[in-house]
Amino acid sequence: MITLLTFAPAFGQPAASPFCVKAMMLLNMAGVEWTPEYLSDPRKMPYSKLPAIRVNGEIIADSDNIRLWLEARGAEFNQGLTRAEGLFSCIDPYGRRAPLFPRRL
Ligand SMILES: N[C@@H](CCC(=O)N[C@@H](CS)C(=O)NCC(=O)O)C(=O)O
Repeated sequence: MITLLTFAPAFGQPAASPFCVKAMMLLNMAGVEWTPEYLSDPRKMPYSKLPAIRVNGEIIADSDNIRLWLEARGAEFNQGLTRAEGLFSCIDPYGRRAPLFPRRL
């Protein structure tokens, strides 16, 4: 089971942070089982930010790293895109496909 470390729902959204919502969208699109764990203080996280996932005790922090982790396990987020579109795609914080700006890793 994947645990998503995230800020709690707020403002009518599933998390106060758009990056946490993005991670939720990635997990849903990947079709994996996950459960949220709500944190209010991210200072113990690797980058002092949320989201992160915890899998078998390992922490993967940053929504882009979560995407890469899911892709390494078979998730395909570029379905329906041409190869060229896929090279320039990412999922924006609202779960939509968006032009790729330089990834922050
Ligand atoms: N590059 C990170 C950005 C994550 C980020 O900026 N998270 C903010 C909330 S939107 C955060 O945790 N800030 C620290 C804080 O609120 O104390 C990602 O894509 O996951």
